[in-house]
Amino acid sequence: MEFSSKELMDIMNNDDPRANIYMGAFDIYKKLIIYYQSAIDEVETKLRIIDRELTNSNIVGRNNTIHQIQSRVKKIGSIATKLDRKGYSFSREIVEEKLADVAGIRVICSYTDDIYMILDSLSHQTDVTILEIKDYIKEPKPSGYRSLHVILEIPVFFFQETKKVKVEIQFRTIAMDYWASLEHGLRYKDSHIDSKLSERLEVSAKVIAQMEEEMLAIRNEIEALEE
Ligand code: 0O2
Repeated sequence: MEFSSKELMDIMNNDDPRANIYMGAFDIYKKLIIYYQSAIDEVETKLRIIDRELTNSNIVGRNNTIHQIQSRVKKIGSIATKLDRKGYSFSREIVEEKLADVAGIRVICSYTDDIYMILDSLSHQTDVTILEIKDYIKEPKPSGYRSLHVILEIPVFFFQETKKVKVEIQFRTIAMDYWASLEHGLRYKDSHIDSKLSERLEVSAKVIAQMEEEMLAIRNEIEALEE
């Protein structure tokens, strides 16, 4: 990122109160990154363990149950924007209490039933508390968006403290991710797409969902033949 050296020099050298605000906010963010990145590491490990076991189960179509895992800690600017939108100020406590998607993991699976199977397994782990589930697979958004959003909380054991940390997991299939990634680039949160184009995006989502159902049906028939 590039910013004006002149402005930075003025802020830092002239007792500008913004200097303290910036430094204070970054100190808070540095601490938050440690919490949230550690929680991501914990949950990713859980997911990889489940995937490893399924991969070794010799069931047709299960050797690529989790196709890909992506993760990120929300950037400080996005945190500030979201808090501002909700009318909150920025502090460590407020971020922890009011935002559930600072730690975000996207799990891309092969088939829809893989998603519910993994969620079921996670929800039976004694240290995992499921706080919220938004099922945009059963009820897609008006845009056509399909995914399963889960907010969970896990304890993370640090050097001197144990903290319960929230993590948002977005579960999608490869097909759902294909649509969402392209649509995000084309339109998401951007209003200048007209209703005809929106309709075509929605129809595309439905076509992709049908194709996905057919692939699942084929896999189930192959599985039945193997038994
Ligand atoms: P990011 O993290 O950069 O992806 P809020 O979270 O408060 O903004 P809400 O309703 O609580 O809103 O959350 P929602 O809609 O359940 O989930 C928001 C996230 O889902 C978005 O994150 C997207 O990743 C994804 N999403 C939701 N709707 C759509 C959609 O129509 N198209 C696409 N492509 N993705 C969608 P953000 O906000 O983009 O931030």
